[in-house]
Amino acid sequence: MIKYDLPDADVRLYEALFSKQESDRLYENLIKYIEWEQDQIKMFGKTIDLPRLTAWYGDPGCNYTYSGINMKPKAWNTDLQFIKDRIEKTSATSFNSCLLNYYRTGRDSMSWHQDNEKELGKNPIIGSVSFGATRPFQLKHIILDRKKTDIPLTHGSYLVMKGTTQHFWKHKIPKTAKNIQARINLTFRIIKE
Ligand SMILES: O=C(O)CCC(=O)C(=O)O
Ligand SMILES: [Mn+2]
Repeated sequence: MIKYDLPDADVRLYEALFSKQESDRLYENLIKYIEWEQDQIKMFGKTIDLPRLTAWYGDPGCNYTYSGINMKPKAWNTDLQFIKDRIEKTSATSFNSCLLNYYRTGRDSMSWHQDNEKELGKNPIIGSVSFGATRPFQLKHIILDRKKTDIPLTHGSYLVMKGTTQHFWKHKIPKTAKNIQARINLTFRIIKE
């Protein structure tokens, strides 16, 4: 495990929490069996497609409000349960929901944001699992603007963000012109009542 030396943050990386064989199987299964959706957002009065596919899974009642849409979770499947068990053992915590992102090509991305929705509570723990192409996960401090870092999230890796990370740091997955394979990311979360 690597603990990053970042001010006002607690960020840890387990580079190969899933073996190559497990990761290959999970990658294929998630692409095939997750009910991927193309969400849209309104920007400047226009409706545009998000640059990725998404899905929301979790315990019943773990609703998530996102761009004004209230999303009901789909029920955990076997692969998600398997991933959840492994990371819960590693982090000694229980997650009740998961946002999945499917970056089909290098043109798919996620822009700067903090995981600070009020349903996550004050100091959320976010457990992030990646399969497929390695993409850089960029972090920047919101006040100390020279403080930046890039963490390559490889096939089978597990990244944990907790403590005050979401108060002080934004993160993103930039676009790339490189011809790369797809990538799946799962961010496990705890939705509070
Ligand atoms: O794809 C990633 O690694 C990041 C996903 C993310 O930041 C999110 O779902 O909030
Ligand atoms: Mn995020």
